[in-house]
This record gives sequence, structure tokens and C-alpha cells, in this order.
Amino acid sequence: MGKFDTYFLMGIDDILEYTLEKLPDIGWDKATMQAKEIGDGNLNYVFRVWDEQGHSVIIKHAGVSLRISEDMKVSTDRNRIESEILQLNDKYAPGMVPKIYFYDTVMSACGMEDLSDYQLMRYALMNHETFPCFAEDISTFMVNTLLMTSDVVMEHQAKKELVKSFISPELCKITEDLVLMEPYNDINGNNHVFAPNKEFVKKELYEDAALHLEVAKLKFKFMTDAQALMHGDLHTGSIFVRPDSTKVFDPEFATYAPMGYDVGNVVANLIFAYDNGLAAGDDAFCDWCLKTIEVTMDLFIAKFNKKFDEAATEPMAKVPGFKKWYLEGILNDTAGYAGTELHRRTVGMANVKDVTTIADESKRAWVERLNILCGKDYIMNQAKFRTGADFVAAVKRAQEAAE
Ligand code: SR1
Ligand code: MG
Repeated sequence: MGKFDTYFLMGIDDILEYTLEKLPDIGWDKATMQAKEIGDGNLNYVFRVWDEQGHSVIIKHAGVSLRISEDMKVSTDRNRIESEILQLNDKYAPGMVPKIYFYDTVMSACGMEDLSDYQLMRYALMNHETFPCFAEDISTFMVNTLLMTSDVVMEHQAKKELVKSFISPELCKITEDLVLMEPYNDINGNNHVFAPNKEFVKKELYEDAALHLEVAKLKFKFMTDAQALMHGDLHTGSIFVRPDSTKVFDPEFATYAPMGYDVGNVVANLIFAYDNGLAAGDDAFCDWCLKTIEVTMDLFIAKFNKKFDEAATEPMAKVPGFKKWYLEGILNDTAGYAGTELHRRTVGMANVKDVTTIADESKRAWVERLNILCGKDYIMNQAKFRTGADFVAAVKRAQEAAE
């Protein structure tokens, strides 16, 4: 038996040997080969391996429990799901995801393209850098990966095979609990509420029965509406950027669910970048964030309509009026899940550094109230968000109300 024929949690000392075994044809310069653990997500271990001859690779490795919590056990099959979905994404949105070199179901690890000439979008945004291609790129990625895996386009039996292959009940449960329940009741005691806003959170999130009803509907929609193979965690920590290019990675939460879950995540995470700019008084950066939300949504709508006309195969989807009804449903969901993402990243277990690193307590409390109020507006008034400008106007309204 070889060292890597039985699963164990690899450490930095194992990674060079593992890389040589799995990728022997790269022409590694063994004398200068090095590895570093670079992951900062909540779940996995991510190693960069390189040598001084210019060869490099990323090895992503799943543990049996999560980095964020030893008590949370999640199937290591997530690594297989992620690798297969990235390969599928590359088919529908070529060049917009890292290349997968191999995946290994024994060690629950995969080797992928090293994107060291890119930055993690969340950190770049925290430095108030802007990315002129982002709205164009991310709207293309979402339309292509979502619409093309839906029943509108796919042969229905083939689509059901994908539903079967990409279901990860434990990862779905994380979303069902952490995103679509705990921010509203802290039933498991996981929430991280910023102390100055404790009373505000109690009144606005924990005690609002009308809000709870709408979130309950969103939760059941997430659990039962197998609309498209969505990424499932499309926040700015799952996106690499360069001024001229965008790459989406980390789709381990992918599952068949409403398309608006992904689109809403993008909107909400641009609002977290806006929060950071607001606290720093960086007006130019704030304007870019809002413009990017507006343009992303408008491009998403325009490209969706065009792609639907080009690619729909289901005869009943071509019935007059269906496309409008279907897109309106996606926009409702986008608003709803943007709202739940705004809430869960503000008061839930997994917060975002854009907000938690704001040193001035009163400014942090202010932008957190903005997130909570904007999220409520999105959830409670889903049918009112039909254009990019509508999504932006809610941010401005919440900003004023949060003062
Ligand atoms: C317990 S995992 C917490 C969060 O990290 C991931 O990135 C997902 O967003 C998940 O909800
Ligand atoms: Mg992740």
C-alpha cells in the first residue's frame, strides 16, 4: 500500500511528496520545490506548491471536519463535487474557472491551476481596488452556468442525473441552517452579533414575525426548487480577479437550487465592499460598488433574455409569457437571497472581513444596520426589484434609515 492509498489529513510536510506522485509530468525542479498553506476559508486546506523553474499548482484538500468548527463534520465527497462542477462550468463559461489537473477521491484532494497573478476579490475590494470587467464577466458566468443547467435548456433526464450527482446533503444543511434560519432565531447559539447592535438585531431580525414568514418561504424554495446547478457560495472570497479577467472557484456548496441564490450572493457581497468604503469615506470606491451592482443586474437581465431565446429547448418554455414569468421569479429570488446573505454575514456564524475589520465601532454598527435594513427591504418587497437601479436604491434607503 502506498502512503496516499488511504485517507488521512495531509499537512504541509506531505504535500510535496503528494504533488510529485499525482503530477509527475510537470517537470518539477525537486531541489527548489516548496509548499505553503494559503487557505483562509472556513472548510478546507489549500496549498500552493511551486519551484524556481516557474512551475506551480494549487492542491485543495478536504478534512473530515470544518476548519471553522471541529464539531461540524462534512463529507469529503465535496472535493469530488467541486472538481466535477468546475469542469462543467468550464464548458459553459470557458476560461472563467481554474483548470482542474486531477482529483483524487481517496485523499479528497484536487490539483488545480495556480492563479497567483490574480487577487482574491474580497481582499482587493478591502483595499478599494476596482475591476472594470467584473460586471460583464460575472453576469456572463451566471447566465451561462445557471440557464444552461436548467430544464429550460437541458434534456430533463440528463438534468435529473446532474441533480443526483451533485447533491451534498450536509453542505445543503449548512446553508439551510446558517443562512436560512439562524440569523432569525439563533436557535443553535452560533450567531456573532456586534454588541452595539444587540437590541437592534433583536427587534429587526429575531422578533419580526412577518420577516420570518418570508424567510421560511425562501428556505423551502431553496430546499425544493431544483432550478439550476448553482455555485452555492458565490461571494467575493470565491472569486479571483485581475483588471482584465475574473475566475470563479470554490463551488463545493453547489447544488440544484434557485438561480437567484447565486445572483443575490453577488449583490450582497458588493454591498459588504460598499460598507467598507462607506466607513472609510471613500466616495469614488462606493460609487463603483453601487454602479457595479446596477450594471451586473442589468447585464444579467439582458443576457438572460438573449440566451433564453437562443438556447431554450423545452417547448413549454417557449410559450408566450413564460420567459417573463420565469425571469421575474429569478429576480424575486435574487432580492430574497441577497437579503438573507446580507443578514447571515452580518449576524450569523460566518461574518465577512469587509465589515468586521472596520475599526471605528460606531461606523461598523452603522453599516451593519444598513445591511440589516437593506436585507429586510429586499426580502419583504421582492417583486419591486426589477432593474439594477432598483437594487441600488434600496442600499441608499437603508443607508439613510441606518444613520
Ligand atoms: C460552516 S461553513 C460557513 C460558511 O463558509 C462557507 O464559505 C459558506 O458560505 C458557509 O455558509
Ligand atoms: Mg468557500
